[in-house]
Amino acid sequence: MTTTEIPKEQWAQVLEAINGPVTYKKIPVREPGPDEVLVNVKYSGVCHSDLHVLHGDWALEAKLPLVGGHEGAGIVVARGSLVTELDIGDYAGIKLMNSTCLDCTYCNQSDEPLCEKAQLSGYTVDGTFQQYAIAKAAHVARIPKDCKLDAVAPILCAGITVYKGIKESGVRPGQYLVVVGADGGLGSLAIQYARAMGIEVIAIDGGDEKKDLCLKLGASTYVDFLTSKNLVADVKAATADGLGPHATLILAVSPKPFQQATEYIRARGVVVCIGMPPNTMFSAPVFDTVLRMITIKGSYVGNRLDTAEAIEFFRKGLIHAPYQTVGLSKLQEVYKIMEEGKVIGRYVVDTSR
Ligand code: 8ID
Ligand code: ZN
Repeated sequence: MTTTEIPKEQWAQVLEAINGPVTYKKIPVREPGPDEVLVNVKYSGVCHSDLHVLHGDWALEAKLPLVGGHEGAGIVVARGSLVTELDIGDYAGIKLMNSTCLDCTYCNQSDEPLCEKAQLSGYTVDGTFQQYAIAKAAHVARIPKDCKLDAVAPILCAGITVYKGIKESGVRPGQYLVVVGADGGLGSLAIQYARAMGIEVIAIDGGDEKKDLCLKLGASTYVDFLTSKNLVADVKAATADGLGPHATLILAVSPKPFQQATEYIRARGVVVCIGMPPNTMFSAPVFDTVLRMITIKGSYVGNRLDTAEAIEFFRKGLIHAPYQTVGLSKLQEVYKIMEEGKVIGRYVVDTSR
C-alpha cells in the first residue's frame, strides 16, 4: 500500500440507530484492502436517499452504526497493492456503487447496479460523510483535474442517475420530457442534462420560488402541482401538438405523481420511475396502457460508463445546477430542510468543518 500523510482519526457523521439523529464525532481511518482506494473526501452531496436510509424507509437493511453519504468527491490518498489504474493525488468520486463482483451476468453486461453482491456506499458500507472513505478502485469515479470538487459532487449520484434515466427514456432532441420534482437535487440536474441534449423540458414542482429556478435552468414550461386545477391537462397543453410528452422522469418523493404519469404521457410514451417514496405501489389502467402502448420502467443510478459520460457533460461546462455548501457538522440541519421539502438544488457538505 502506498500512503501520503494520513491521520489515524477523522471527523464523521455517524448514524447509530434508524431515525437518527446523526452524531458528529471522531472515528478511526480505515486502511483500504488490496483492490480498494482510500479517498480523502473533500465534499459530499446530500441525497434524499440518505434520508430514506436514515428513516429505514426501504426493504434493504442498513449497516449500523453507519456513515452515510454516496456523492463524495476528493483525492486518492492510499491504494491497495493490486490497484494500478489510480494514482495517489488523482481526483476521484465515491458513489453509491461502492463495489460489485464484476463477474456475474449483470456485471458482465455493464449493469453493475443490478449485481446481487453490490455494496452500497452510505447504506451497506460506510460512505462519504467522513473525511476518508474507501471504495473498490474499479468503481471509483474518475474526476478530471479541471473539475471543482464541490460542484462535481452532486453529479456522483444525482447527475449520473438522471443522465441514465434520460437515456432509459429514449427521448430524443426536440421531444418533450416531463421532470417531476424538478427543483430538487435530481430534478435541477435533470433539467440541465435534458437541455444540453436539445430536449424540451416540462418541469413539475410546487411554489413560485421553484418556478423561477426551473425556468432559469431551461425548462420551457412550469406546472405547479400545488396550485394546478388539472395537472394532466396542463402538462398536455405544454406540448405543441397537445398530445402530451414523450417521456417523464418521476423524481418526486410522494406517491401521487406515479398515479398521474400514465394519464398525461402520449401514446407510445415512456414513464421512468426514479424517486422512491416508501410503501408506494405503481398503479396504471391496463386498458389504457395496452391500447396506448405505454412503457413503464424503473431506472437505478448508472454504470461506470454512464458515470464517465455524466461527468464529461459537467466538465464541458454544460451543467450548472444550483448547490449550497455547509459544514459536515451541519448534516442534521440539512436533513431537516430536506424533510420539510424546502431543498432547492443540492446541499453539499464540506468535510473540513
Ligand atoms: O437510482 C435511483 N433511482 C435514485 C438515485 C438517487 C435518488 C433515486 N433517488 C431517489 C431518492 O431516494 C428520492 O426518493 O430520488 C428521489 C429524489 O431525490 P432528491 O432529488 O435527492 O430529493 P429532493 O432534493 O428532496 O427533491 C424532491 C423534489 O420533489 C418535489 C419536492 O418539492 C422536491 O423539489 N416534489 C414532491 I416531495 N412531491 C411532488 C409532486 N407531487 C414534487 N414535485 C412534483 N409533484
Ligand atoms: Zn443518491
